[in-house]
Amino acid sequence: MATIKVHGVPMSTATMRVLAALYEKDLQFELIPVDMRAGAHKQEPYLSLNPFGQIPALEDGDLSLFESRAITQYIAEEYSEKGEKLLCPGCKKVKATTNVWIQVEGQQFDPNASKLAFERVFKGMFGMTTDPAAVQELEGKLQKVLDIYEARLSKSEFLACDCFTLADLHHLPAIHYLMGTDSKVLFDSRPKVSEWVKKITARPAWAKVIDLQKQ
Ligand code: GSH
Repeated sequence: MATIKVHGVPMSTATMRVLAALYEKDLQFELIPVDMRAGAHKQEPYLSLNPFGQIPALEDGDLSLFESRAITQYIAEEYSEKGEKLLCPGCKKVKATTNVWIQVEGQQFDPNASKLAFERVFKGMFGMTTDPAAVQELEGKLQKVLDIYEARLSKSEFLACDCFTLADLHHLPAIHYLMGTDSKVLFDSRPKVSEWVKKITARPAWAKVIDLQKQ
């Protein structure tokens, strides 16, 4: 079996999403760093992997993919027999519900959570100044999303069903960064959301993603 190659950097939320799926599946892979400071993601040969010039990209044999959520879906399906299931092996209705919550993360949670992480974490790293008005607006929007999560998580242990799935995993990178900021209270103040955050961030595969950031 050819080694899976991930092009990205361990600090990138989208790369972290893919790394989490690979570790959950217990797959061997090679992480190929992309020198973003030098603009390597906006030039060939990287643009042949992702013409949008964003990380990550994945190569598995002669297959080349980009878009982190499409990559995790591929990993979960292609390596269904390995490691954690990541897609609940239930009926079509469970599969459809999993897809609903995968979409919710991408369409409702991430646009607010990622922008908030950018304001609160990444702007500081890049020598930029956090905009308090943007933080307030994004926190307001995120609270409304998390109220819906609180209701959902009182019906099932995880978002899609009682199993940990990609729908949960996709949230990990933004949650990781926000839990190190004052926005943590948005998660902590909702008992079911707080319990869910504790469970998903305590997964051994996620600890490996965080360890990669320390290397
Ligand atoms: N929807 C894409 C995915 O999920 O893979 C987003 C990828 C993305 O935004 N990657 C960021 C990036 O490459 C790093 S986390 N930023 C540089 C840029 O957009 O120029």
